Amino acid sequence: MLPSFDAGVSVSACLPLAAPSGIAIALGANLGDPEATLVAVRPLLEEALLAAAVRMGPSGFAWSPRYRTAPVGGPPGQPPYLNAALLVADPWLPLPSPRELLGRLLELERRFGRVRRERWGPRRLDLDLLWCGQEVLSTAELELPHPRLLERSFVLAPLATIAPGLVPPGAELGCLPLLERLLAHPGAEVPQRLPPQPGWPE
Ligand code: PH2
Ligand code: MG
Ligand code: MG
Repeated sequence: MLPSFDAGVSVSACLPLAAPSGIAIALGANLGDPEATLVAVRPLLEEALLAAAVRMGPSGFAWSPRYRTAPVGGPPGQPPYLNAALLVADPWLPLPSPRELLGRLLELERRFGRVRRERWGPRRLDLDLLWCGQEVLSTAELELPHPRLLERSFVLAPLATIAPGLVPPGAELGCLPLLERLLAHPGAEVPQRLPPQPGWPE
């Protein structure tokens, strides 16, 4: 039996949307108190985007529900992750510089006590810029769109819940069909959606 993921809509019902002009950020944490961290960082991340001159249209910030996910890569024996995503679906142009945004994300990671040790090691807070409009970048500090975005169910599951038909830059399918394709692989683990809580109403 295929693992099932309930995004609340069917793949056939989700029309592909044009390549996004917005901004998407993935959140992850698996050290300390991930629930408290995500609740605490949420308003700060909105502030950081506004400070980076992200101006939004009427739909504003779209927050995903939180997902409990099995760690991918890194040392064995890590605690599970809490993952979520933020989409700024219709920011007004021009978009801010991705490097400025990255600087603000790294600053927030530091404020929450992130210490960088080994690659893909456990962390208190990870904030990844997934895309910033149609920007394509490949530098040591930042690659856009995020190079592993399409391979990771812990990124696609939150996105698929808020924007099932949205086609990420560089992809040919919407977030929900991309996720379903990943979950069809043998042994794939289905991200577990957490119920809403105060501070995280989705
Ligand atoms: N982040 C990683 C590596 N592995 N696994 C899960 N489940 N969630 C993550 O956010 C994650 C990961 C590197 O950033
Ligand atoms: Mg990451
Ligand atoms: Mg990161």
